[in-house]
Amino acid sequence: MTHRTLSPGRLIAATHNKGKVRELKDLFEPLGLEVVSAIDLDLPEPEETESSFAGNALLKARAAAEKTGAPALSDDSGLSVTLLNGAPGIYSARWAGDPRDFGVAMARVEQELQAAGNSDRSAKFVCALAMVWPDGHEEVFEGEVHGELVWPPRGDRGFGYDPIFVADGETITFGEMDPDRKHAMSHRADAFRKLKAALLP
Ligand code: ITT
Repeated sequence: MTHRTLSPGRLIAATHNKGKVRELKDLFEPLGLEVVSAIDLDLPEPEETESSFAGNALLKARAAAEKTGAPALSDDSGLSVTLLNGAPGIYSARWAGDPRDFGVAMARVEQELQAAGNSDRSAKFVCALAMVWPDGHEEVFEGEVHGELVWPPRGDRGFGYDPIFVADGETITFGEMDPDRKHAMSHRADAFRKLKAALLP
């Protein structure tokens, strides 16, 4: 596949998740991109009808690129728990209910782990970053970080499932970790490294 160079300028972050917007700004603004979010632009939130992280990421970026006429970046991500056969996976946000409550979602993960025998607490975060240009060119990059789940939740930094996730080799949760440190090892950072290698000159 021929990659396309990402030029400095406006980049739409096709997400309504404030935690992701913050992290995507931290990653992309140092590249000279002006990150404007779907929240700032009040863009509609497309329904996530695909069955993979990459599929849902592409669907969100396509919708934003079409609406704005600017290059759009989206992130579809989630927590995949080994003993739960990959759940909540692409349903990670949906496990938090409406309105979202990640206290509820984390408690459900713990409850299901216990119900499954609690014999394996390993999990991974997965992230698919999709870049879609207004002329229809599109690329997607996937990243992962492996770790263990802890209970009870610890830390109020980060977002989502961060307070129950300890990356391999670490002792503190992503919820307790300095954001710069999380950005050096997260699933989003892993996908971002691949994107950067492919799309930057
Ligand atoms: P958009 O679709 O608008 O981007 P969303 O929150 O609905 O926002 P997803 O469908 O990709 O996004 O859901 C992913 C969920 O997985 C997200 O809500 C988080 O709770 C969780 N998640 C993803 N990355 C995470 C991270 O770095 N730390 C903790 N939880 C994370």
